[in-house]
Amino acid sequence: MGSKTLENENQGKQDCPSTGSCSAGGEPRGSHVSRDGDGCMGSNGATGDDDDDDDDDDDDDDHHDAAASLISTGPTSAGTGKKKKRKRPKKKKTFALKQSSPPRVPLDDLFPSGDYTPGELLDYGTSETTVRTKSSELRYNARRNLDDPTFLKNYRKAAEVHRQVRHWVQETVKPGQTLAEIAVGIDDGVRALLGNPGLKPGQSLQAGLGFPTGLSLNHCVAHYTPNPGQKDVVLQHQDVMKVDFGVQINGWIVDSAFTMSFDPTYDNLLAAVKDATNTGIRNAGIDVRISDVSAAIQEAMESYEVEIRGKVYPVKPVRDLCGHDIKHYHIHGEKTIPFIKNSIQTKMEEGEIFAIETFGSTGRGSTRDGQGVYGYGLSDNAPERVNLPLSSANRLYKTIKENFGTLVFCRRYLDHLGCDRYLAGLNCLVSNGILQSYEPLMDIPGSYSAQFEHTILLRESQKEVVSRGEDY
Ligand SMILES: [Co+2]
Repeated sequence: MGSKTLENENQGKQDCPSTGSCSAGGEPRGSHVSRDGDGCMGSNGATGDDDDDDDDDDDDDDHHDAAASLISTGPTSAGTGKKKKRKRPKKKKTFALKQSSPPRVPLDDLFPSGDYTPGELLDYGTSETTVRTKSSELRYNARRNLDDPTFLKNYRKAAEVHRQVRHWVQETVKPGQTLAEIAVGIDDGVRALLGNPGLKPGQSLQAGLGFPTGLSLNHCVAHYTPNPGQKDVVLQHQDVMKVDFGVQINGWIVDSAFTMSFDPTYDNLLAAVKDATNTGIRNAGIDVRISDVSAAIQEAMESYEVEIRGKVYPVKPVRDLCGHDIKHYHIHGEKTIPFIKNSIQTKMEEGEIFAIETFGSTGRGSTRDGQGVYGYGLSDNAPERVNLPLSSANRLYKTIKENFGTLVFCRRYLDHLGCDRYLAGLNCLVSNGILQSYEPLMDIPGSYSAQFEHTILLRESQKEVVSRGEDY
């Protein structure tokens, strides 16, 4: 989820993405999210340094058949001891239950041992580790959190949920589908893999969606989610779609996003933004100045241009959106990482968690609020309970506190809880400044934008790109 800079908060409205005038011509091909593996979603996760890929029996062709993909090949020789040893004994792997499509197998069943694959582990550059400005006590406290085994296990589990659900999106989402069905598919997938339907009071605070699942098309740069009862938006062949969703366990959020398109026209736009995000990740580190990360991001992004229907466009970093740190139950902490040069001397610190994301656009490279609402979140000074003249608002507030706390949520999530006729209550809470509403963020009509995002943990000895996969 993107973070807004403070300036440009209140600007004029522009149009939201509509069903559009585009025709769905041509053969839908796979998304252009580049994949360099077979997208195996077996027990080994999507990345890492595991050395037993050789026993991977993933064919990829049964992924689309929910019935066929739940194949358990049973325990290997590690289990009972009755089986004859093979010539080459398998290590580690004790099961081969596969994820279904749509994804519905809880990760607790796929990973009974709870050993989730670490994300990409990157060493800090020497220049970054020479001076540690934090006091040793603060460093110790930060380290305790990020190197706590339960904390790490849960963060990696949330990341694995993200990888498996997005794999399903990349494999199955095609033009002609509505954004509502895609969003519900992602939401339901996340809940199923976490093994938590999030229906009982307080359940979705334990584990669930990190923020409203974003499906932003074309000149809608960020923060669009389909609301219940709204006119269907149908994905078109020439659409560029940013898929941005979060998975949280115990309030620790994996915030990761990618862009998909079905038309190779936009490949360079996607490549520019992917490169910019990876450049940000490479440059991030303990005691690194945010201004240095921003400058590197801008340089990478601006080295690309994209030709769309005969016209060449520079890829512009979107200047009013930022990467951000992540705090407990707070998707946006206090630090922001712009995508253009700045003089922010603030440093990244040991023990911090960052969502490194970038947005690039062929338009103006800045956004205005669009029509409609993306989501809602408690204002900073929100009270414990409210006593407004509208009793439905008071009830709704209790539901929000109980189920979302300080997490950003959307109307779809209220529907999921079985709430109805909540709009008056929502509007009342917003107009009283208790809830904040977030609008879709639009560049100029006719422009295209892309986003890539990863969550990184600045651990003591290494940075862990926890959401890294074979796809991006
Ligand atoms: Co984000």
